[in-house]
Amino acid sequence: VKLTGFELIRVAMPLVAPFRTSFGVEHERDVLMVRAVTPDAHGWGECVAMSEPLYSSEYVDGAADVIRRFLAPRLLAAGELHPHQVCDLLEPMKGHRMAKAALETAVLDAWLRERGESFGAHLGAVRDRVPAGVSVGIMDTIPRLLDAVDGYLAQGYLRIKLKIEPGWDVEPVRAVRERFGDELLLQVDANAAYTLADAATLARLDAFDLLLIEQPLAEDDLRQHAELARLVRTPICLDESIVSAKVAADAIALRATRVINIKPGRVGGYLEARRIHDLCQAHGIPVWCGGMLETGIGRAANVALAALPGFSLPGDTSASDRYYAQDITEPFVLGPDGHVEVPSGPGIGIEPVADVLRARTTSSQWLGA
Ligand code: OSB
Ligand code: MG
Repeated sequence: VKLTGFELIRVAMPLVAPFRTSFGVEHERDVLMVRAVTPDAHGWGECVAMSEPLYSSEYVDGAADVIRRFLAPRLLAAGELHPHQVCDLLEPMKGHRMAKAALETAVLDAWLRERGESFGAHLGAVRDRVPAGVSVGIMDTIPRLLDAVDGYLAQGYLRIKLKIEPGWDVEPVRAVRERFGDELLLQVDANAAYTLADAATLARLDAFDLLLIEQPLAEDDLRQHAELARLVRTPICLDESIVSAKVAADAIALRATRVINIKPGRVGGYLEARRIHDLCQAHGIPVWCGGMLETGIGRAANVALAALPGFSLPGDTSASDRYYAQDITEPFVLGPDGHVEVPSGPGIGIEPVADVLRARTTSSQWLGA
């Protein structure tokens, strides 16, 4: 594609309910959207960086800054470029994977729209709909948690993920298992809130037949995760730790992870996400698609990725109304069978609704070639 420029758009998206994890409470998503403009098309990328560097070192103002000052100028200087070159062009700049992912996705979307090819087709999707799980935040009381889970199951979600932290782990898991039965697909996510010294507590979760424990220890605790995996029976699944295909290969070789949560933003884009998918398939490691409370823009690309053959577990690919009263695109809806449809139009197959985008935009900036 020939890039005319990028538009950086900041969008304020209030959540339907506060989302509490071990690292903090989110009330409103402050989303950075990237629009890549070419002479014949435009493409969208949603940056998953959050307002504060609590999930990872990235944060939304930092992502906007590095895009504006360092990343976008490199791409705009390249003139004509293929979307698969974006990663190499940005490689000299260290880190900032969420920022890079948003740019790469916008360029890839523009290119695919020009060609009339869908994101799913380009990535190698083999399904036109994907099973949806839901991530349930930490609640004040167990009855409130049971009500929330009950509501999601009534809507048709196929898998429940409970956020946990020290003091909110064994009892909520026990309560959900007792109330909803042994057949419920249930897993937990600690967002790095534990240390190896908590191994005995985490081993108590073995009694509840969980699909996996997601990211119990710190991002850079690969060796410790391998040690923990020897002390608990429940499979360990890494999220924060897996920042690239290279780290995924190391984690698999170390036996630090038996399942991987693939988040394209965290690993620098959908092409790297696909490389991790391919690596995991070669090693017999099941993967699933994580989420970062995306709007319909990021969600469209995520569900396309989740339609690849190695995605054998339901993802955090919930419907729009789990997050937002009004999504920025036409909403993703949960089918009666608990699946979400993969868009089939060119590129990510969906666009922001102009009025909603305008109403939610807090600032925008044009970066021209
Ligand atoms: O760890 O998976 C996570 C949301 C924000 C940041 C990190 C995580 C999450 C979720 C929600 O669990 C996933 C979603 O439904 O988008
Ligand atoms: Mg997680």
